[in-house]
Amino acid sequence: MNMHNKSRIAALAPPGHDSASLMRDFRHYFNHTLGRDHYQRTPHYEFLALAMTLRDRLMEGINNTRHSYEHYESRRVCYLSMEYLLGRSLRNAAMNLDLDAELETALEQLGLDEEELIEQEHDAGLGNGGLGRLAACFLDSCATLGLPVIGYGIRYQYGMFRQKIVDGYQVEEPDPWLRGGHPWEIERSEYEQRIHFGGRVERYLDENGRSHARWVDTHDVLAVPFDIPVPGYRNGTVNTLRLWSALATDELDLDEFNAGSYTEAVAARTAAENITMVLYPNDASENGKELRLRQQFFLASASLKDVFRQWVNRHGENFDQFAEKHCFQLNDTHPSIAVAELMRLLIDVHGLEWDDAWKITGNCMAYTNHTLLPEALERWPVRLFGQLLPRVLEIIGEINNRFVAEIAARWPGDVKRRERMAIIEDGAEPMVRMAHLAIVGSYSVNGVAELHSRLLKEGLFRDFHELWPTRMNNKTNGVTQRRWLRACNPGLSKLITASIGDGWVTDLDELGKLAPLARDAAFRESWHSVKQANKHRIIELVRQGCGIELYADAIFDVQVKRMHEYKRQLLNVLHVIHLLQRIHRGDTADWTPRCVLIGGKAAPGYFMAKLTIKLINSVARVVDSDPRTRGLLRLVFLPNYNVSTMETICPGCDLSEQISTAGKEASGTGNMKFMINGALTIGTLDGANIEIRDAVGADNFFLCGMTAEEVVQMRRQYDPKAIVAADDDLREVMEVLQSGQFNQSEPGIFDPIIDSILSPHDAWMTAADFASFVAAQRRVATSFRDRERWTEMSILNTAASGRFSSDRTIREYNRDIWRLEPVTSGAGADYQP
Ligand code: 26W
Repeated sequence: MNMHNKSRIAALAPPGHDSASLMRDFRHYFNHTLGRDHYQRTPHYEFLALAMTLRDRLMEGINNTRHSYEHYESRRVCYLSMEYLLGRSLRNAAMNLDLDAELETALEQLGLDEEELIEQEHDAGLGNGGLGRLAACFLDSCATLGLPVIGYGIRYQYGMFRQKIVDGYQVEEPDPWLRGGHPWEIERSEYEQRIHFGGRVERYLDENGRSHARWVDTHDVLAVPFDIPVPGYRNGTVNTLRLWSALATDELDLDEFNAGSYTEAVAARTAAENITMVLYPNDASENGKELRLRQQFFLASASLKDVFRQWVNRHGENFDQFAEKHCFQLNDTHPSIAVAELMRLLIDVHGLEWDDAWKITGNCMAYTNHTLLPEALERWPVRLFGQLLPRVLEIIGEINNRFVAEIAARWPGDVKRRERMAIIEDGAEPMVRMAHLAIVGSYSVNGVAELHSRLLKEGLFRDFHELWPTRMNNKTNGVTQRRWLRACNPGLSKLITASIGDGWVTDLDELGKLAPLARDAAFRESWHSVKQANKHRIIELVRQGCGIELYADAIFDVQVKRMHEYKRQLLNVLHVIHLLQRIHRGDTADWTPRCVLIGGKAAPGYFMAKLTIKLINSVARVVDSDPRTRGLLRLVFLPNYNVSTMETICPGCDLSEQISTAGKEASGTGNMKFMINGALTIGTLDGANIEIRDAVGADNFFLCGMTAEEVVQMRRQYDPKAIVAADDDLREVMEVLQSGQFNQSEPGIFDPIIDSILSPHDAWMTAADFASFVAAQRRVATSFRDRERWTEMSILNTAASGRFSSDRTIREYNRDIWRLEPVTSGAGADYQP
């Protein structure tokens, strides 16, 4: 390290953690930095001043933590992800810094309402759904475990779109989340990197006569990092999330389109800066846009160059220890171009031989797969790749040649296998298969739930599993209980802590101690009243968001997640229509009042998902305007479902809907958030549902639907029309749908949905699971009427949820893949700067 130029700027005393210091800093930021005065109430600026006050405390930690990692020369993990769904940070920062009590005092004395300020913060929605939120939970767990993990991502100017509902249809609006200022980030221009695109490859001989490649005539874009602090829970560690923003270089392209035109050349800078303009709102279906490939390379190249900058600073051009000191965890294939870019940097820029570079690459890349859906597997046209990244494509070509030769040697004459496994898929339009690149270039490949990992080994990645039987492994997902219980459900947190202590906050298995209390009537009563209070928060949310009145005594039956056919929101609506039928025919003896809440965003180009939103809204309107349903049934579509709404929804949920077609949902993580908060699950044997059911016991879980094996079996001769004909309930439901009762002013709009249910090619097999789902819902309704038994089951669910902490998941990643030493930072650390 460059220590000789020690700056003469003295270190300040660390900022105080008492309420007086907090108040002083708050006033300073509000009045001096932000220039606001106390004559007008400006909650937005009050929020900013508070965030800046906390940021100072985070900066202290981020620097201490970085110094500790450098001092110990720690091995470290770079988590590469195109998505981080962080949500809000204020409450989390205050909690993890152990400032919540002092802050409460300070805000009270300042006459400020904490909840109101918290509401001012815009969600950081830099992700689509499960994969992005998982990345955010992982960062929290890594910091809490003191692991040297840095997150790398993209600083999109526009995050996930805002969803409006107009006439029952989804309408997308941009999400300019940075407007009004983003107080948690620090720009670090000193670490900017140059990223190459386009150009061509040139060969040259060095002084020893060795041939090398040079990528020339490139169009460069600058990558500027912005650091977001990631505090661990009260342990002094503050890790870094480094997000890259695109910036045009100062060289103007005067020769090409803009010859002689200075102003147009300046205006053309926007093309470069567009790279990080917007998050692609697709989950689960790749649309092959060039800009997306640019984003992926931009992330991979900038992050690797950032790592090389630090490495060369310390070790010069010696890469012997590089793989020992680094692991790059690829969050799905989106950043997997890093495999080829790492090779390029080692060979072209740092002069290593192919074999040495390949050994390093294969020893530091690790890949996580998040989906089995074939339409979500990324493939890029070789042609596009060649235009955009000619040198990177050459390297992929060489990796492919060597890999195919290895297959040919191992299975001589097995041409089919060679074709199946190749990284470059032949055909009229040859394609780069990113998953194959990721597998071939990594020492670990993992799925995200036991079933999912097994299906990967037996199906999608079977050939690779045969070739490298130890490479594939499972890491069942988890969620952070700090955000998903402690912060979002203060009522339940207090009750739990009062009963078993607060060890669960960093060791979720401690919740097991609640199990005996499930038999304690007084405890059940307290548990029930917390749930009721949380349901009132949902009632308020729904009142404000959709103007519908829910019933606190009804069962809150919730399905919130991305809109997708495989997740089968449709099956849920069919059940609601069935309940409506029962009400109409007077079949309401022993009725359990039910409020069904559905929320989620559809990819803007996903017709069926958007039509399902329309159907939910149409059925909701019919239910709401029918006086016979009063007090018995409500259906609402919650607009703009995001991290912050989940923080209000999961504490008040009674029944968690996890009803994907078996074999399709890799894991699910919403299922875990609901379980931790004491909801019961109605679900298929899919993803992590299986492990949830194993943990809580079959008696405390409502199982429905076919198994993954049965789905495969039935697909061979699937006959939904016969199923409908044989099932009175389903037939009636289909008849009302066909009657146009829900779309009287828009005849025929739901025909595509009706057709899909009745099609023998319906991949999601909604009709096949209808009867089983309705039967399971009957058992739910009956159980809910026995309040004591239901509450007992609710407690047992929370008690059994310990395994679904992302702390457990990260410990497993660390044990099997990362092998990092935890580092203590800040107060109590051995090392003091
Ligand atoms: C290329 C377009 C695209 C974008 C995102 C394809 C696929 C994705 C993600 C893989 C979708 C996703 O979020 N998958 C979810 O990952 C969660 C975390 O592992 C799992 O819990 C969910 O089951 C899985 O659907």
